[in-house]
Amino acid sequence: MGDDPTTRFDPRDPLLGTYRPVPYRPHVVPADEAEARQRDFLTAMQDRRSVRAFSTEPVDPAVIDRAILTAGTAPSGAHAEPWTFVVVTDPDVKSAIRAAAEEEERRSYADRMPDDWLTALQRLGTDEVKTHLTDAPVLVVVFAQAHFLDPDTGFTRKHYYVTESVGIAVGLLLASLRLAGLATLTHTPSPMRFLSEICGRPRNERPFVLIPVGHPAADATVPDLDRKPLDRIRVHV
Ligand code: IYR
Repeated sequence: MGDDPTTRFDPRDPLLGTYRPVPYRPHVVPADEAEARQRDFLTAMQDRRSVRAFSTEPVDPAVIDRAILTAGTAPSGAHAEPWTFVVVTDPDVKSAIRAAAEEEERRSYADRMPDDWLTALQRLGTDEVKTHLTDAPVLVVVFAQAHFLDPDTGFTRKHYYVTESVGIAVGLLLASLRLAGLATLTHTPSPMRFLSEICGRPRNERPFVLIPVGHPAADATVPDLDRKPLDRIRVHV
């Protein structure tokens, strides 16, 4: 360390490297296909709803893996890719997650959530019973890496824009799963530290969101909600 710039950088740092530009050659979208592709994607996304009633029908593990690969294409601060996706299918682990989540949620609904929060949730029909955590065939538990930690050397370095990066990745994950015809729920039991222990994650990772994935139950219902129209979410300057 000190004034010599060659010693300012730690060789153990995974983000250490020099700028090495390579040509950018994405697939070209013909202009006459662009609109149809966008409309198809919009239609698929308009069908995405937060689902709380799942069928126990299994899902193809390859579908989950492709969705995670897609999530991993998200932009991230300093390209640190600060995410881990834990795929839970073991019924005992799902039961443990459900028991711990319901324990926290029972206390939240009874004592911890202020009235204005409970008011905001009324039209969603939620409560502390979380059957989706054992019915859904897969739970994807997303962890955000607040910093890099090398378990062998103990070397750590900060990650940047972690919440933004992981949030974008989760959006891509949900979109990919919906394109595959699956339903999801972005569930954030609060507090959700218990997920670190159950999933055996290291201390540089914090639970970000718990996502049951599967087919909706045949009799699944969703709240009757609208989405804001374009002229309420877009402003021209
Ligand atoms: N975590 C609780 C409460 C909850 C909070 C929000 I913000 C929601 O959009 C939905 C539910 C639960 O999962 O029931």
